[in-house]
Amino acid sequence: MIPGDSDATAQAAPDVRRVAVERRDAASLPYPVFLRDYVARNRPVVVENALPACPAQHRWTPQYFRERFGSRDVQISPSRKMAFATFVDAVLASTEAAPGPYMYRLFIGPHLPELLPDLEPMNPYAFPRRLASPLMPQRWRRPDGYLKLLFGGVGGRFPFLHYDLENAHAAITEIYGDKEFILYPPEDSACMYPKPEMPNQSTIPDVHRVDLQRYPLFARATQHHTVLHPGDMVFVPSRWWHGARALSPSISICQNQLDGSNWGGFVDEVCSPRSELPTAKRHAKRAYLAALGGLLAVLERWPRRAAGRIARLAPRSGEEVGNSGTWAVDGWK
Ligand SMILES: O=C(O)CCC(=O)C(=O)O
Repeated sequence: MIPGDSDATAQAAPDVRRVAVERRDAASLPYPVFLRDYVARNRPVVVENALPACPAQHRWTPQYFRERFGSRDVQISPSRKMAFATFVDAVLASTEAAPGPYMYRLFIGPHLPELLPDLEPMNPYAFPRRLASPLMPQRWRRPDGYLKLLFGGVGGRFPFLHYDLENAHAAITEIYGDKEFILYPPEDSACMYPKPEMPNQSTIPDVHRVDLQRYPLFARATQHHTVLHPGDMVFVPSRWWHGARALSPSISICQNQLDGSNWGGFVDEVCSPRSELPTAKRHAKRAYLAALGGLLAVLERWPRRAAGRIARLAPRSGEEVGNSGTWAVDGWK
């Protein structure tokens, strides 16, 4: 058993190098300290009791989704849609031996906006920061942080080990049930056998049963492990590989975050030669985003007294802008 990780499911296979993700209680983790000790240092953490009292805590069960949205066709994965009732039945029938589907592609703002009031007030640690700035170009302006629903039954799992695109941080907040969550640090990237065409995705088919003959470097990686319970949020820093597996019917939400800590990597990625833009346009875009990053950094440090408008241009916390989860999200799917 790992120190600090009390779940029976935390037994690692003998050949897995494993450490427990640090846990902090929201009551003793002020938001500025979270930003300083974890976000700025690109270190994962589980914040316990991160979710403030909101209707989702009491309402969100598999039955709630079945009754409220049963006949609605919903996106489960990029290539798979089904009626919500059929999906919920498959989640409830899911077992370790025969895992059911795992929903990881349903963006709440554009597709199930009726759910947004259930999430108010939002988890303050998941605030998307620069993604909520009105100065962000339209393409990346996501005041809700690409708020997404994650839903699966026993044994259901996110289908591949990956890190998030555009150098984003992520915050995954468990609302119902329990889920095992694993991370690997960026320095273990070679041990993840990235896909050549999609270097943020691992080619390892099942990270819970790795064939070490075929993927020998994987044995050198250090797994950071935790089990999420209702109210827990795991902060996944940029470029950290991660995956999840439901231990019971599990419902959570995911949001991305961008700020000064991961801006440089964001600019590098969206302006990389892989982006297919002509060279001159790529350089112009890089210069624009670098200047925007500098401007946002100044505005974020601006004294907050009597600076309501400036605070909204470069919001540092949800308090400065209201509930970002309920803001309109135009023109994206
Ligand atoms: O299922 C999970 O909790 C992982 C979600 C995730 O990593 C993602 O949506 O990018």
